Order: sequence, then C-alpha cells, then structure tokens
Amino acid sequence: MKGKIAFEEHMAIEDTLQDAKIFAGESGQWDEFAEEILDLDEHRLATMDRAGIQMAILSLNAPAIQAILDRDEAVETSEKANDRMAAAVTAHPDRYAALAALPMQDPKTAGEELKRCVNELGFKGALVNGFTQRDVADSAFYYDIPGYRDFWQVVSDLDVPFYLHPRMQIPERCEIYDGHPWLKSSPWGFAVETSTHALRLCGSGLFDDFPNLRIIVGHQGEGIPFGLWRMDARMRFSPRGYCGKRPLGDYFREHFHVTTSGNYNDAAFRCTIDTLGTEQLYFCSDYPFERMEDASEWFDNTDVITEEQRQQIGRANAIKLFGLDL
Ligand code: GRE
Ligand code: ZN
Repeated sequence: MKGKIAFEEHMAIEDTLQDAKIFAGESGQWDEFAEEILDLDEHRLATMDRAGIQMAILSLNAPAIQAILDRDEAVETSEKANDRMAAAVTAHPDRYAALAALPMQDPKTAGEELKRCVNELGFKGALVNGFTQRDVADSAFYYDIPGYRDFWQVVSDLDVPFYLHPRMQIPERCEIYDGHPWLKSSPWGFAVETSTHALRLCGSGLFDDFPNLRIIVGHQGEGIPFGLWRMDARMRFSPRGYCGKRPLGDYFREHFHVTTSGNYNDAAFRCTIDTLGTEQLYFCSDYPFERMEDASEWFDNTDVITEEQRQQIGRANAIKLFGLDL
C-alpha cells in the first residue's frame, strides 16, 4: 500500500544517541544503526519510499529525556530534540511531522514546551517514554499522580494525542527480572511497564476529568486487548483503590488508540480489532528498532483486514487523529 502514514518512527540527537546502544549495539551493527536513527534526510526518505510510507511523524528515542535526572538538562535536551525535529519538518514538510519530547521532570514546563511545539512549531502531539526519573536514579514518576493534572489540562486544551511509549524499568525496581536481562526490555518488560502505566491512567479518574484525552499505545496495545475482558471481570470483585467512575474497559475503548508498531502479527491484530474495532487502529513501524520494510510487508498483505480497512488503518485514521492536512 502506498501513502501510509506512520508515527512511531524514532530519531535521536547526539545527546540521546547512547540510550539506544544497549538495545541496538549488540547486533554488531551499531554504526549503521546510529546513522539510521540520526538521519532525517535521504536515507530515511528512501527507506520510507520503499515501504510505501508517505509521511513519518517523528519522535525521539527512548528513554532519553525521561531518564535525565537533572531538571534543567531535561528541559534543554527536550528543546534541542524538538528543534531538530522542527528543522526536519521544515526541510521536508510533505514527508515529516513531529511529536514533542517533553521534560516531565517538571510538569509545568512540560506543558509549556508542548504548547511551544504545537502552537509555534506545528507539532501534532507528544510522545513520552514512560515514567520519568528525577533528581535520583531510584525514582519513577507516573503520570496518573495529582502533580500531573495541570499538565493534562494543557494536553486537553490543545486537544492533541499523547503517545505513551515504552521504556525499560530501572535496575533498582525490577527484581522479577533478576538473572534474565533479556526479559526486561522489548521482548516483554516494555509491554508490562507500558500497559501498567496505561492502566494506572484509566484507574486514576483522569479520563473523567478530561474526557477529550487521546492516548496512543504501540505494539498492538502492549497486551491490554488480550487482557481487557478479564480485568473488567475481576474488577467486580477487587476494585480496591480504583478511582474511575466507569469500568476500566470503557476508558480503554474510548480513550486509547493503538498502533501496529513492532508487532506484525495476525493473531495480535485480530485480538486488537476485536477489542477496539478498526477506527482507533493505525499502521506504524518503530524504525529503526524495526525495519519499515518488515512492517509494510506484513501490513500490506495481511488478510485479517479488507482493502478498505487497510486504507483506513494505514492512512485515513491517522489523518483524522492528528488533523493532518493531506
Ligand atoms: C523503541 O523505542 O521502540 C525500542 C527501543 C529499544 C528496543 C526496541 C524498541 O527503544 O522497539
Ligand atoms: Zn518505539
């Protein structure tokens, strides 16, 4: 399929590049990977062409800003990354758009930066890499806590989507993975971390306070579609501490948008479609952690969807979600 729009498509700046090394450095192809993630010109555009991707909505790599302990450095690095993305959009306005990196260490400044990005630079929303550390390495701030309500007010006022992207759990807080470092990152731990964070948002009453929030999660929903029925079923018996006014599943189905990033699998796709329908589903690749060609090869050919649904999920839904002028 030509004309696809993809929006879990990562870039890096020199300051955040090293964060990708533990994920991509072991393949022995670090130099190539580094070139790919830094490049926003010919190489990436040619790869997009081969994969039938007309537009990539760029975002910073993980965990990047969210792992910077110093508040001022987090603010400066976000601005730098966002300015870099803005320059790429200016250079190739018909091929790129951008999602803001945000210094969640300081919710007020994060809101200000989001306003700058959306109102002045024309960004389409934000992509944040899970919880934020601050001041000390052994810290993890999740965005359901009261300190972030003013930030969500800004997101709600701007009415832009917020992509909740994975990051790895910090070493001080992941005993369950001891002795199994492979289990901690993208094969499993990313999904546990991100889905739990997403459910915290649902259970915090956030969506009662801000009914227009739209949260995006990747990887076919980070496992939530598969578990949703049971969660609602069991919540009838153990709703301890749950602050939502409505059942969990209602919030997920109403406020969450799910992408195919890095999970090119028919069974997962069917489950996600069964849970959400096709209107809140989107094609994404997760380049350069994945190959755009692999994402497209699967998406363009899967017979789980009709041709009409392929157009919808590959393009039309994204135009609507981000209000793109295409
Ligand atoms: C990602 O950003 O999506 C990612 C990583 C590291 C490994 C795999 C992956 O940051 O998909
Ligand atoms: Zn990603």
